[in-house]
Amino acid sequence: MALQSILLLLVVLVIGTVQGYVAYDFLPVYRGRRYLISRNAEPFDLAKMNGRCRGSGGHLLKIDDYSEYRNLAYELSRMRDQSAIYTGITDLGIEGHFYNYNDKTPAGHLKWRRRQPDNWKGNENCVDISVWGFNDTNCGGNGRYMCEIPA
Ligand SMILES: [Ca+2]
Ligand SMILES: [Ca+2]
Repeated sequence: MALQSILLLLVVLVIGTVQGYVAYDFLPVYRGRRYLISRNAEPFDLAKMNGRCRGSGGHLLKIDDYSEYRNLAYELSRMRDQSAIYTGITDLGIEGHFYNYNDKTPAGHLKWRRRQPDNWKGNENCVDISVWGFNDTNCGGNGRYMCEIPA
């Protein structure tokens, strides 16, 4: 292989590695789970982001019960950026039947924001979380996402 080809390959590898790097903020461990929030907003994709979480040994956020939600709402209230964060909850398939994308189990307790879910414009099949609760939102928006990983 010519030297130039090798250098080009190296440049491609380095750029690929840098672009593939995702910075996360870590929330305190709660009931044996660690929660990671991607630091930068980017186009959301359920399969892609869940794949990233799986690469870290977990999955996109699932909510088992009200106390898990309460803990997250408290932690989110302490963060500077309070914009909503994508979860792994979706109703793709049957409208209004919310489940966890990773394992297809029914979504646990969902503390919806006022007047949500509204399936706005018939096109809101993903769910985000913020200090105000859950909201169904477009699956292809720009945003951060949260992974849940055994601690
Ligand atoms: Ca929907
Ligand atoms: Ca909505």
